[in-house]
Amino acid sequence: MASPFRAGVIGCGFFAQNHLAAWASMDEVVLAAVCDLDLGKARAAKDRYNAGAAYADAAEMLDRERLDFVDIATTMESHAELVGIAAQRKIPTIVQKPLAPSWKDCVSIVEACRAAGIPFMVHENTRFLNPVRKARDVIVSGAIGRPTWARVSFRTGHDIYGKQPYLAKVDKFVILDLGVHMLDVTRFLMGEATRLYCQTQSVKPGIAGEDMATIILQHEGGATSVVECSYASPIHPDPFPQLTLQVEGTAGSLRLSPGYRLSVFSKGEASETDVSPAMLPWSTPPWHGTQESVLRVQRHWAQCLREGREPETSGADSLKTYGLVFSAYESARTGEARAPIA
Ligand code: NAD
Ligand code: 89Y
Repeated sequence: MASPFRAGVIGCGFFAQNHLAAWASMDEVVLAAVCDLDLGKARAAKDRYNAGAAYADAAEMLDRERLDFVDIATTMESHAELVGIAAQRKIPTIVQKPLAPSWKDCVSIVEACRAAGIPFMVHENTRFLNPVRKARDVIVSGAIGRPTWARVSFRTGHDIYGKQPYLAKVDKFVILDLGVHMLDVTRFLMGEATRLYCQTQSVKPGIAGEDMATIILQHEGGATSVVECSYASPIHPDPFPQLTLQVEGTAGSLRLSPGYRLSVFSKGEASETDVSPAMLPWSTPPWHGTQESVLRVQRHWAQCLREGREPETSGADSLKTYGLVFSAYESARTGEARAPIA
């Protein structure tokens, strides 16, 4: 077996625990070092995941450690600076979503990595969810014919602000935080979009940004998708954190329902499969689906790095998703349909 990659993780907060647990479980990766501005969090992560060293300064970690890649698991405001520090040192980089708070920053991050010639990927885990992969397999198999219409939906009243208090304070919230996953999944299942229209709503009191968004997309080839994101939906039973899907095609349809049931109607026959995510040793329901997808996206990154392949959500690919994100905000602001920013 080839020697394992030496990884450094920047950011040891709430969600990084899933990255760290997944890296620590992988034979092909060694957690060489971890870093957080809060050295207490970095030290706790070092001890918990058996990492080699703990730092409070990212540049110092990258200068002192011999790393094969760095994983940036901080919130988006720090990404441009941290990716810049890695790119200057030509260290391959995977960075958590959302990539950056503006289109300009997204482009400059991707450009910095391209100019440095380093492999780069956005940690966009939702397309790696077991049910999403299974839905895509059905589409690719041709079982439902040519896709003509889709609904990609994530609606919940779950108190997301308890674990992620920063989400209540950002002026662009649900499209950039959750819509980014939904729009990426929509591209993954339905192909590229040529036009969109978006309406946002701010429903829950005390939340700075929009907490509901409804986006209609027109795709190359004429299909239509409806993307729905909401953290202000008091529904029962609440399937958080599960997305639901409906895709119709010229020869059938599929539906992913709460409870991880994937039903397929094809050539006059109906079938239903359980596409539940696996429970991992570190799974903490209701996050287990997300946690499994984190392991899958990290395996994908390591495999692409090993094989010198472009990852699915490379910089160039991710700009297509973020082009939709920022044009959705423009559409909501102006009340007009928009082409994706490119
Ligand atoms: P958090 O606030 O709990 O943790 C962020 C950590 O980064 C903090 O400990 C902070 O000290 C550290 N940090 C910030 N700047 C730094 C720097 N320059 N150098 C070193 N450390 C630095 O945030 P979180 O809840 O873990 O969220 C992180 C990201 O994960 C968010 O952008 C969020 O959108 C994303 N997230 C993704 C998913 C998913 O399914 N993909 C789910 C939840 C959260
Ligand atoms: O940050 C978000 C994500 O990526 O998945 C769900 C979430 O935690 C809140 O929208």
